[in-house]
Amino acid sequence: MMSSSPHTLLLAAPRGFCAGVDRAVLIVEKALEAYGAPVYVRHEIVHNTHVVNSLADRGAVFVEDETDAPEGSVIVFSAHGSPPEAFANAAARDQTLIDATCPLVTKVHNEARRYATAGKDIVLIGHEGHQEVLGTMGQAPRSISLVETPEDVDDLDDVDPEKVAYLTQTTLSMDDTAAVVDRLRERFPLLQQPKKGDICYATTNRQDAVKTLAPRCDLILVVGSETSSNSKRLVEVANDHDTPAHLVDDASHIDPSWLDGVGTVGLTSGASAPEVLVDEVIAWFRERGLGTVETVMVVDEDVHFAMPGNLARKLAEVDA
Ligand code: 0CJ
Ligand code: F3S
Repeated sequence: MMSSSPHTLLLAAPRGFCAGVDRAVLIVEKALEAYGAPVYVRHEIVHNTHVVNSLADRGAVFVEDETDAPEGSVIVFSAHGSPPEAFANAAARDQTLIDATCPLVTKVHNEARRYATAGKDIVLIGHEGHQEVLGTMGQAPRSISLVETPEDVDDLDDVDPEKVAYLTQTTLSMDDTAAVVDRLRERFPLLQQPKKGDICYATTNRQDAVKTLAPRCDLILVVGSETSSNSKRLVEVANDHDTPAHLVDDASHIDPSWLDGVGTVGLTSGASAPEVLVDEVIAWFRERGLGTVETVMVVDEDVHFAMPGNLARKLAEVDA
């Protein structure tokens, strides 16, 4: 039996590229322009298959470690942040390093070093093995313990209740993190926290938009890659609000059987997913007889980050 087509598509706003991703992708594009190919990139510049493939087609070479890139090469460090050893290795290898770490991740790195210098024991809330967590833990490895769940808090040892502070990954679920922080406070009433939380504005806004959309939708689709933490969190937020949801890399990943009995579909995208992929999903639905497309705007974003100084100077030189 043919699956039916939804009559309405609700587009979450904001969705897609955040300021840190916009900047990171532009950094690789501009580095290719200024230095020529190959430009090496430490780790996926952002966790999106389409972004990585399209930059690779233009001459970017992705490596997991700076030591996998030749001495003297040009290397961009990914948006997720890198540990200090990676910067030291790049310098020792005489590499031209362009740092695409999101400034909001750098802020967390600075907090980690400040707390460690002040003698605090730091609890980092984050996902084990995630690139951002590796970079943040690297700032103060002897002072940081990682937790993911409230249960992990119960297992913490080596933490002095008199001088404990917490930090988080920038792309976590706001609600799950609040539950971990509650448990931390129960166990450590003197817990110190960063003035503003570490979950970034883009993560917060994309999750809020899904929460607004969920009650109006029979199904939510999130455009993003499996490796993208913030994109996966959007699927979970929809599920937590009783709306089935799927992560799709692009329109070709939509399974028509998901649409059986679905009248209204919500559509959003992770912070690393290009808008062109969202456009393709909308076109996919239109080809199947979709009626209305409505944007549901929860907040207007106006955040921009400047290019790193060394790349800006190189671009000015090339233009002169
Ligand atoms: O870690 C970041 C600074 C976020 C970068 C943008 O998203 P993405 O998908 O590359 O990374 P996450 O896996 O952290 O969401
Ligand atoms: Fe930065 Fe948040 Fe994007 S930390 S890279 S603005 S998801």
